Amino acid sequence: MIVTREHSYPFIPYRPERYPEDEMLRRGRGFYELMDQRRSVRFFSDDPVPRECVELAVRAANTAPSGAHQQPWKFVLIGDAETKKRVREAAEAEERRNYEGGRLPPDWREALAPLETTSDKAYLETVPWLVVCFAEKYEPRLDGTKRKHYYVNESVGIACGMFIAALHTMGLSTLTHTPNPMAFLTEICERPSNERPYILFPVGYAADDAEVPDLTRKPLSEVLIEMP
Ligand code: IYR
Repeated sequence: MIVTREHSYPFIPYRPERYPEDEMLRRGRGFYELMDQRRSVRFFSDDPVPRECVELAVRAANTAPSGAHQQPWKFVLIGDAETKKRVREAAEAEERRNYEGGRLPPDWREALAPLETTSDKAYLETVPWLVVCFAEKYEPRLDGTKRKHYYVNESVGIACGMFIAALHTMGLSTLTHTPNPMAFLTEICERPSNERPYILFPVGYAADDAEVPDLTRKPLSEVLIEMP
């Protein structure tokens, strides 16, 4: 059944915890340091991960703010080996058109070169879970009309960020993978036409011998601009 939520909300008190300044800084620093250790991973272990961990990450994602509180996201969980194989084969076919078929424009190819990515996406089969996030462009009403969603990209992007942070908190790794075009995910995940594939997340433990590029992050002075 399709449920539409077009009503007004009662307002209730909200009193988030206020901490002394040293405690605020301690907590902020702790969170930053944790997030600073996160890396996108392309080499995964096939060790099983409890389904509940992934469920918790989706619960965290589902707390994200969204335009008009429309929560325009869906997270499809794939744990079945056969389905993972189908996803891998379809993703690699698209990526071969990108890399070997010359579909990636030269400047994009150049930007990716230092990461040494290729069309080989073996990790899509190695991981215990694939999570495909879909963005709901609109919600179909029972009368056949469409209830438009607002700020879909912003909302789903924030939810995915929270999903990634939640996985990292649990010691799990992922990759923000977008094997464009991603229409094959609509088909494999059997999603309706009001949903668009947004990000394909392989989820698991990093492999014991995983390597990541030795990147540095932009210094604060480059990303934080203070108005006089
Ligand atoms: N989707 C392609 C290309 C790619 C794009 C970005 I942005 C990356 O950070 C890495 C790869 C692929 O996954 O190979």
